[in-house]
Order: sequence, then C-alpha cells, then structure tokens
Amino acid sequence: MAPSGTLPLAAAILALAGIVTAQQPGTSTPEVHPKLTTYQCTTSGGCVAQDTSVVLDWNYRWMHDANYNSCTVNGGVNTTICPDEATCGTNCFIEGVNYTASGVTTSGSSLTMNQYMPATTGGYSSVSPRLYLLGADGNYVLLQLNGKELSFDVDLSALPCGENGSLYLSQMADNGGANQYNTAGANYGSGYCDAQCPVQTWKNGTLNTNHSGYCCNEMDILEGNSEANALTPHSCTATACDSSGCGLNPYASGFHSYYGPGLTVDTSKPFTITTQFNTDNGSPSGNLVSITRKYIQNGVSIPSAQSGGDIISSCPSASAYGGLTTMGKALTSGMVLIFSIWNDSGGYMNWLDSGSSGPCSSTEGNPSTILANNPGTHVTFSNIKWGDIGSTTSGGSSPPPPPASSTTLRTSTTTSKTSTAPPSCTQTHWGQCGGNGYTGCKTCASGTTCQYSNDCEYSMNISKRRFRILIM
Ligand SMILES: *[C@@H]1O[C@H](CO)[C@@H](O)[C@H](O)[C@H]1NC(C)=O
Ligand SMILES: *[C@@H]1O[C@H](CO)[C@@H](O)[C@H](O)[C@H]1NC(C)=O
Ligand SMILES: *[C@@H]1O[C@H](CO)[C@@H](O)[C@H](O)[C@H]1NC(C)=O
Ligand SMILES: *[C@@H]1O[C@H](CO)[C@@H](O)[C@H](O)[C@H]1NC(C)=O
Ligand SMILES: *[C@@H]1O[C@H](CO)[C@@H](O)[C@H](O)[C@H]1NC(C)=O
Ligand SMILES: *[C@@H]1O[C@H](CO)[C@@H](O)[C@H](O)[C@H]1NC(C)=O
Ligand SMILES: CC(=O)N[C@H]1CO[C@H](CO)[C@@H](O)[C@@H]1O
Repeated sequence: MAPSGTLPLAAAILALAGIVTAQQPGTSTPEVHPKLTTYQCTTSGGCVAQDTSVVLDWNYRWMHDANYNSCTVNGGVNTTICPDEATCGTNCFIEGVNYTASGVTTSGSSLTMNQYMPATTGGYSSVSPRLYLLGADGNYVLLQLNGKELSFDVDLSALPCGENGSLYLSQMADNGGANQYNTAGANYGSGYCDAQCPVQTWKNGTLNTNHSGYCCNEMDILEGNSEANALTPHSCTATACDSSGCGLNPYASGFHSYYGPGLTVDTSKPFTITTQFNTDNGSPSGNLVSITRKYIQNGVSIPSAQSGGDIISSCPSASAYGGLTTMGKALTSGMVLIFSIWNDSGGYMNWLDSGSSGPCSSTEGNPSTILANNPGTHVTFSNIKWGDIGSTTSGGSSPPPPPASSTTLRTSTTTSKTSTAPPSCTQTHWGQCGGNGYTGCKTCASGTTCQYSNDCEYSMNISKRRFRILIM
C-alpha cells in the first residue's frame, strides 16, 4: 500500500521504488529509465559503450499526496499540501512515467522523441519530452568536453518548420539537487536550469517558494529542424546569462543552399554532427578559444559553407559573462546532456527558421499547422560519442574534388550579393548573377536576390521554395 503521509519525501520515494509491484493499479507508475547506449572515446583506446539511460524531466510527472490529491494545480502548487519546502517534501510523492506514452522510445544507441502522441480521448496531445542522460549510478552523466569533441547522428527529416529538435548541455548538478526535501533527485529528472534562467515551480526538485530563476551555462549543440539549425553557446554568471547567445546558423550567415532537404547537408536523410571544443593549448586543461562544427553524410565529410570552417571563435554578446572562457570552465567541470523536442505556439519558432534565420514562412510553424500536416513529427538521435578530438568519427572520406572552375565559388557568395554590377543590366529570374570568374550582369530584378545555387552557377530566385526545388 502507499506509504503514509507522515513519511518524508525521502522515505516515500524509497518506499515507492521498493513496492512498485504492490502499487494500486492505475494510481502510480514505476520509473523504468529507457536504456540508451552512448560511447566514450579516446584516441588510443577507441570508443567504449557506456551503460546509460534517459530520464524524463521532473515537471512532466504526477506529484500527489498520500490521498492521491495532486500537489500541483494549474502551474503552481496546492498551498494546503505545499505551504513551504519542508511540508511539501513531507507530503508529496512523485511518480514514474510511461515513457512510450510520453513520446520517448530507445533502441540500442538510438533515441526517438515525438512531439505528439495519440490521446486516449481521440486526436493527439502534445507531449514534447525533455530528457537527461543518466549514468548507471543514478546520477546524471557529466560530460567534460573542454578540449574534446561530441559526435552524434541525427535524423531531422520528420521535423518541419516550427519544430525544435535539440541536443544540448546545461550545467545542472549531477544529483539533480537531491537534498532532504528531494530524495528523488536525478532519478526523477530534477534540477533543470538553463541560460534563460527559468522560474520553475520546483528548483532543484525543492519547492521554489520565492519564485527565483535558476540560471546556468547552456551549450546548445543542436537546435534544429529539417530547414535550419543553430549552434549556440550561452554563458552565465550565477544570476544572469547571455540569453541570446552567439549562434552559428548557416542560413543566417547567408548560405541559403547549404542545409535543408536535398541540399549540401541533406536533411532528408540522417547525418553526423561533430562539435569540437578547441582550447588554446590543445588540451582539456586549456582555455576554450573556439567551437568548430563539422558534418559527415554517407561517410563523406561535408566541407563548411564558409571558408575557414563553421567556427565560433569570439562571442561579443557574452563578454559580460566571461564569454567562451566561462563556457570552457563549465565544460571542464562537466555538463548534463539534454534532449528535447519543442514547438512554439507563441512565436512559431521564427527565431530558428524564418526571416533571416531560415526559409520557413512566419506562420508555417504554427503548432496547429504542424499537427494538421505532421502529427507524427519526431527526431532521432543516435550513436552519441564523446572524447578526444578526432576520436569519435572515422573522419569521413574527403569529398570528390569539385570541378576546377568552381573551387572558390562558396567563398564568393557574399561578394556576389554585394558587389556592384554595371547599372545598365538587369538579370532575369534564374539567370546567372555571380560565381567564380563571372563578369556578366549582377543586378537582380526587383523582388529577387542573388543566391548561391550550386557549384556551377548562381541564379535569381523566383521564390525560395521553387528555387530550392530547382537545385535539388
Ligand atoms: C488542495 O489539497 C487539499 C488537501 O488534499 C484538498 O482538500 C483541496 O481540494 C486541494 N485544492 C485544490 C484546489 O485542488
Ligand atoms: C504505456 O503507454 C503505452 C502507449 O500509450 C501503452 O500502450 C502501454 O500499455 C503503457 N504501458 C503501461 C505499463 O501502462
Ligand atoms: C527550442 O525552442 C523553444 C521555443 O522557442 C525554446 O523554448 C527552447 O528552449 C529551445 N530549445 C533549447 C534547447 O533552447
Ligand atoms: C542545486 O543543487 C546542487 C546540488 O545539491 C547545488 O550545488 C546547487 O547550488 C543547487 N542550486 C540551486 C539554485 O539551488
Ligand atoms: C529564494 O529562496 C532560496 C532558498 O530558500 C534562497 O537561497 C534564495 O536566496 C532566495 N532568493 C531570493 C531572490 O529571495
Ligand atoms: C527572393 O529571396 C529574397 C531573400 O530570401 C526574398 O526577400 C525575396 O522575397 C525572394 N523573392 C521572391 C520573389 O520570392
Ligand atoms: C511550448 C509550446 O508552445 N508548446 C505548444 C505545442 O503545441 C501544442 C498544440 O499543438 C500547444 O498546446 C503547446 O502549448
């Protein structure tokens, strides 16, 4: 039977964990963490499988008192049950979750997360899971990535405009903030923090009576969908963060034909993303000086869109927070690996994939549009590996050499857009407007811009979508 209400949360959780098979049916759920094999790699020893699993965030769970009354009400708490931290900790029990119903499935080294799941009442409900990587010891795995790299495969083909499939790091406590009021800790997904300093009902799993935020360093390795992606460090002090961050998004950098379905990084198929945290002395003890992004697809290494590589080597917006040096210290002490899938009913995820950030219209990220067209929208992360620089992938073979005439085309995109052309000409839609050695007309017809097309030509766009279909 359920433990009496006089037991502290500590004893209650232990009791729940010990008697899961004796719970009253339908009133509580055992917490069974889905296994997700990950790999730690060294240059000398190769990659070694880790006994890891994922745990769903604390806020997604049912918390109730001994009479099965919910401790939470409409975004806050029932103040009779939870007048203060100690009483709340004594009165409340937190439940396990059904991971399948929460949109989470794993198989070997692969994790799939769904935005929507069929509802028992018909239709769909938005489940939008957020998960943390848990070690066999019941604490979060702390990834120490300063001077190291992280690689994973991702399949974003089923994530349309408006979705945000994320794999990122936050500097959470490895025990989820477990204390005398919160003995469930990391095993029940407590302790979330990030660089938006979220104000949560529970802070570190303990009632947040004064509604204070919980700021921590956040390293967004991937926030993306099939149309756009961003790599963004967000450094923090104890009480404030670089909330906007200094992101790297190929589309926002002007490379409109680099990332997307059928493009150079073809998001209609899985690909590998490697992110390297480079230090000034090349070792994990050095200061973080740059972050490099690499892509491999079909075993072939994909050259960066920009000459010099996709690299973040300065972060002006973070100067008040110690910039990359702060992030390097967080990566040295260790950060928790987080997976999530989001939609955005307020802003339609325009910050990620619309306007100057991506090709999506400002409205197609409306969750009701996504639900109508893509109720099965999901993201799959697999083969997560971290360790010495160069140890997590075979590197990918070099791409075939491009035709000699196009070798420097990529770097000339910006030039072709901005260079002034003879004023007497106007190029027509789809006409060439730039490129290596091109000296012809570069003036765009009204309503069009000159955009990188492929390694052979540049052309005027009619519409972004038709333009992209043409070059596929
Ligand atoms: C709060 O909890 C008390 C005690 O279990 C219960 O009687 C009351 O109905 C709850 N209030 C709400 C708003 O759920
Ligand atoms: C978990 O949820 C899935 C999907 O809703 C359901 O099929 C399954 O029976 C549930 N498992 C348990 C143990 O209740
Ligand atoms: C993804 O986008 C949503 C909506 O803007 C945002 O709430 C969420 O924090 C983003 N993910 C990460 C990892 O920041
Ligand atoms: C969260 O808990 C950890 C571990 O107990 C602690 O180090 C950290 O200061 C706590 N953070 C907050 C904001 O309570
Ligand atoms: C909020 O409460 C916590 C713990 O009770 C305390 O450490 C913190 O200083 C408080 N913050 C504010 C802004 O009052
Ligand atoms: C061509 O692309 C530019 C930049 O993306 C956009 O502002 C313009 O509206 C497009 N032209 C047409 C006709 O769609
Ligand atoms: C965070 C967010 O905006 N989530 C929304 C996802 O879409 C569903 C509807 O499909 C909304 O209810 C959620 O609020």
